[in-house]
Amino acid sequence: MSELGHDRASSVAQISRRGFLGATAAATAALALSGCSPTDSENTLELGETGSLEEGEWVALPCNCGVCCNIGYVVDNMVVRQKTDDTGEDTDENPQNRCCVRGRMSRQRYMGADRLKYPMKRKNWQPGGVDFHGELRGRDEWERISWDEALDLVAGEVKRIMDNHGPKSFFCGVSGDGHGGGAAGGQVTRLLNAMGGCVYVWGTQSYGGIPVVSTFMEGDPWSYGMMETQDVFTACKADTAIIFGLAAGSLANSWYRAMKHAGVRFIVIDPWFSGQTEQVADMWVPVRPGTDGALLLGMAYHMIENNLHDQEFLDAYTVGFDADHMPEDATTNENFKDYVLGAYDETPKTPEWASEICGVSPDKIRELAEIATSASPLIWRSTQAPARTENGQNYTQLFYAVGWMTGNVGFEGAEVAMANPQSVGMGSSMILPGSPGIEIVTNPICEGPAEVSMLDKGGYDPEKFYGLPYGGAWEAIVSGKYTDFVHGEQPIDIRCIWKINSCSPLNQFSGASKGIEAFRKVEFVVTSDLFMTSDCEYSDIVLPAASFWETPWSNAGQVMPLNPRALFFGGKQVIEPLFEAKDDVWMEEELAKRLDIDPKLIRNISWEQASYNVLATTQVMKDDFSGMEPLAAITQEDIDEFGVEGTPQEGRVPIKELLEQGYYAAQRSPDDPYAITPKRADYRNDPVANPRNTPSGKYEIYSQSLTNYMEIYGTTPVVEPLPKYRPADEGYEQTFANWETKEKGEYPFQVISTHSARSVHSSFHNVRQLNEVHANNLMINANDAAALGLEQDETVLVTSKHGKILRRVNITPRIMPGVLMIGEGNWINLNEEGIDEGGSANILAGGHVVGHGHQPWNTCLVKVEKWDGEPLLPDCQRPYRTFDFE
Ligand SMILES: Nc1nc2c(c(=O)[nH]1)N[C@H]1C(S)=C(S)[C@@H](COP(=O)(O)OP(=O)(O)OC[C@H]3O[C@@H](n4cnc5c(=O)[nH]c(N)nc54)[C@H](O)[C@@H]3O)O[C@H]1N2
Ligand SMILES: Nc1nc2c(c(=O)[nH]1)N[C@H]1C(S)=C(S)[C@@H](COP(=O)(O)OP(=O)(O)OC[C@H]3O[C@@H](n4cnc5c(=O)[nH]c(N)nc54)[C@H](O)[C@@H]3O)O[C@H]1N2
Ligand SMILES: [Mo]
Repeated sequence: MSELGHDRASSVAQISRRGFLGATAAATAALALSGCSPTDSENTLELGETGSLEEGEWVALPCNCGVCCNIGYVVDNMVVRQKTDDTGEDTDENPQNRCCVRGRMSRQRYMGADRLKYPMKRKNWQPGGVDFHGELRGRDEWERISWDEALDLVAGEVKRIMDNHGPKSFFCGVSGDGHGGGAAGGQVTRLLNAMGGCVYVWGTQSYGGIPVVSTFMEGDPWSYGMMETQDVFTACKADTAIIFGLAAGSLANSWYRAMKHAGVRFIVIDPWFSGQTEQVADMWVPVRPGTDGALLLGMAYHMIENNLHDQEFLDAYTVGFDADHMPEDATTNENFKDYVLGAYDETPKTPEWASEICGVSPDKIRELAEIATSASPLIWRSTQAPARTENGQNYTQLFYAVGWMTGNVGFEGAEVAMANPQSVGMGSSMILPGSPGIEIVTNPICEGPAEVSMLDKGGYDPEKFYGLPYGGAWEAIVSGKYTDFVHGEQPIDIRCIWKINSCSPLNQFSGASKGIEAFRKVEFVVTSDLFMTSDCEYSDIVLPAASFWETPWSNAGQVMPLNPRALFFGGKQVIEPLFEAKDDVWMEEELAKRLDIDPKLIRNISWEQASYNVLATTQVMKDDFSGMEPLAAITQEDIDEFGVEGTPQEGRVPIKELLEQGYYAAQRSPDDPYAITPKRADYRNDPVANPRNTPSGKYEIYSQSLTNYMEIYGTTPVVEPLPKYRPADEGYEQTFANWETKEKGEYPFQVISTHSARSVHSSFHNVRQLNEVHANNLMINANDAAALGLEQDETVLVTSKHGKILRRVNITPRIMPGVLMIGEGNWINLNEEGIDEGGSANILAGGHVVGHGHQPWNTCLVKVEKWDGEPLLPDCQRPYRTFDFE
């Protein structure tokens, strides 16, 4: 029997339906009796049956972010315990690849009693495009239907809508990341593509205003995550790291720990004092959201005034800093130095000027400027969050300009780089993951989906259709119009929203209030998911998806090179699908059969073959660091046993051992011959022989090509060639009715939404243990709370121009005055008054298209009021979304 496939070795326990269903019934009964206290027993199906460590076996669990090691003890088709990397010593050089709190809660998530169990249909929806009662989406009741009924209904609607309205009437708001994990893997609309295509989204979500600005100023769409910019051992050679926005990531932790032990000083510039900041920071500098640009200018002023900046570096490697170094293509004669000094607007960008905007004291701004220009090597880094603001492109311009003024480019321990060290670790060269060999069915009408920026330099083709921008998709669906770059306003007529894949666009795109209108407008919405998420609640047909523990796909689909020295691929299929859950590709195959589409177009090779291909083509660094070699050693007997096609090969580890282990880690030592040459060392060493990919071949502080290119997007205002501070439309300046007298306006608070330790976006939101430990309350500064007369845990109504939410408050000094923080990802839960009791940041955030299509989540203004209605339950006591017919 195949170890890779559904026919797993007999040592893996088979599902015990009876035991399983019994546990569910007990769990449901317990819920009904006790309300909902946050105990494991109510939501974890197998509780009480953890048993001894004799009846089952330890199996490597695929963990979808691919960064750490997750192992489960499987008994009778249940993961009853979890552990993580407990091998070797946990050192700075070779840290154990320990699982984060979310990974460790996977058992509670995947085996929760609130898993979707059966296909369901919304009661008042009827196929045919007439009696669909869209207004009841989010309010209707549900009925259980069979898989045959569900697939017939979906196939019928697809055929009807495709025949009558064509592929441009289907919208698939895939995020492109697939963070939820899952069988859908990289491509998610094979069926629609085989039938003529559908409408995708374009723009950036993770990277905010970074990619296009970076392309033109730096010569690369982004300057890479930390492990790509340099090696952990060279990062430890830095004197100081100045970090704008410190993420709650997990992988970065081991780097930060090594850097702390090496004595690197950390300065964190962030409105919020996060747990991560608490761990690493030597200095915390709170800054108002979206005003980092002003802070940067204040620093630049102090550098110029005191001649602290690296003029030699600027002269040799950049254009646009001063009048003597302007690029040839400049259409204005403005340069950065004179802008800072106030030559063009009679406003010298003094630390005092900056302080009024960004909230950092003038002395602190001067101190930062002095540290940035005296500490060497310096890590000058920003995560994406400060660029996920309305003026995120202006911020990106200023970040590079002032970073380059310090000259920290291209030598060990130095960097001027943007992006989250955790989330961007593109292709570490210790390990090169293999390819599953799955054929993609391209979308014949629409380019994308595009997470980064499909309009990479020169990539824009006016003849092509790119779909709807993330931030403007809902407005386009509601209004029937969208802006198509150089073509201007165009009609669009979406009839079906399609989500048979692992993302949550309604919950996760900005402007969710508009999103609900869009969902309620169309004729048909189909979603597949593991849980009754908000996207499901606003659908007509809901299909229960198998988690990636329940398919052998995990080997093939979840290999992500996010960890620079280890690779995690999961091993064997962990358990059989729970209840009636099916993987997304099976769903599309079954639909294809009903629609006379060749199922081979949906799945060109078996899961087993795809999984085998990944392992067979993965390359790893040789022991002596002299080059790469295949990871898996494969014999003809292995190939015969797995029933796949392949050729025997030599490799480092026998393939069966890899499957048992589920991961492979390379070992490092500070004196090994492998250290990534610092990024841009070639440019530093010989800028003539190794020019940057910009019109001048240098770093462009003044970038005419950036402005020219931005005009294509059709968004306003177009960024200027010179880095300048521009207040955001819903930024700090707009919290005032009168800036001069500092009289506050209707929406006096700024709110940011961060990626919290509690969840991966909306995933894990339903895990009570996580909600209990990291309650996603509204963080409010103690002074602000006192002014509003608020008590700890009190419920407040938060109102923006775009929507209203209820939240309990967490009164804390960890957020700066005037700023509120709420973790992103809460499941929307609108009540009858249209107020979101779920506390979604996207109900507050407006959906509008800015820059190159990024979503300005961290630019949002609100007011806060005491709530005199029913107080909110803590999130960990909220009822599970389960159904009577279960
Ligand atoms: N306010 C605000 N909003 C944000 C952000 C922010 O900073 N602030 N950040 C944004 C960013 S950077 C990103 S990348 C996006 C991410 O947003 P998404 O990529 O949409 O991620 P998730 O919300 O985790 O959605 C994943 C969904 O897939 C489901 N799932 C898991 N496995 C499977 C499977 O096998 N099959 C199926 N069918 N479903 C499965 C999960 O249960 C979950 O509902 O969010 C964005 N939204
Ligand atoms: N636990 C966990 N980790 C994740 C994710 C997750 O959902 N959960 N998502 C992953 C994904 S897809 C992505 S894109 C990345 C996102 O990673 P980041 O882009 O780093 O995003 P955040 O964690 O939202 O924000 C990082 C910090 O920036 C701060 N910040 C917000 N606005 C501003 C501002 O205007 N100026 C300054 N200086 N700071 C600001 C926040 O307070 C926060 O402390 O995280 C990845 N890692
Ligand atoms: Mo992201």
